[in-house]
Amino acid sequence: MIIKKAEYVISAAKPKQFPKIDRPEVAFAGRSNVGKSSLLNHLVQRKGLAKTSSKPGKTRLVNFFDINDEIYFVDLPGYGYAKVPLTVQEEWGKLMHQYLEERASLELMVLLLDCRHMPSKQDLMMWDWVTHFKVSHLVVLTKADKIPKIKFAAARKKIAVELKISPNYLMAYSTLKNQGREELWKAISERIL
Ligand SMILES: Nc1nc2c(ncn2[C@@H]2O[C@H](COP(=O)(O)OP(=O)(O)OP(=O)(O)O)[C@@H](O)[C@H]2O)c(=O)[nH]1
Ligand SMILES: [Mg+2]
Repeated sequence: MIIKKAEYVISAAKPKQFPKIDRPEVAFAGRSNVGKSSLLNHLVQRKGLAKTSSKPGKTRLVNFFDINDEIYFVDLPGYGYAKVPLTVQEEWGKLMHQYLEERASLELMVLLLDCRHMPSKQDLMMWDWVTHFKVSHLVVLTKADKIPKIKFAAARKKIAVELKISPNYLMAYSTLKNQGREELWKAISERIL
């Protein structure tokens, strides 16, 4: 995929602010700090396009990015950040739900899981949602550089069992080691372009 254009469009706090529906959309979801914004930047090779942080809770709104005037990439707020007051978590949750339920142009959901952790309750809820509503999806295990290859393979198997899918379905990604980009682009392109 040649990225001619990757531009920030809007950070929406409510559905009214979502851009008008005129192209397919790929959304990135996962718990806070799993690496959604970093992965989005790495995919389009634009450091700093989506704001990242070592502290969880950086992305709080639904952020739209225009990719080649062809697709929108949507960086969603992370879930499950315990340090955020419940009322604020509920607000993010509401916005996420509004996005997921109302967005007719959502064509692909990329679900990110940290390879070092088993899926959380909220990860499993998101997984149930995409499978139940038959939303086209991909699952990516992030931060693959953080554990040795053998441990990664074992973690991948365990996570696959939990999700009741084949381990082959889980893609490895590391923005640090430049791993997984081509494979993920290929999978995205097959589904939406
Ligand atoms: N080692 C390693 N660190 C990573 C990788 N990807 C992201 N990180 C780090 O993980 C932290 C969180 O990254 P973000 O991309 O901001 O995570 P996020 O999922 O967008 O977080 P929220 O916006 O809070 O939901 C940052 O310190 C990143 O540098 C990776 O592949 N390897
Ligand atoms: Mg983020």
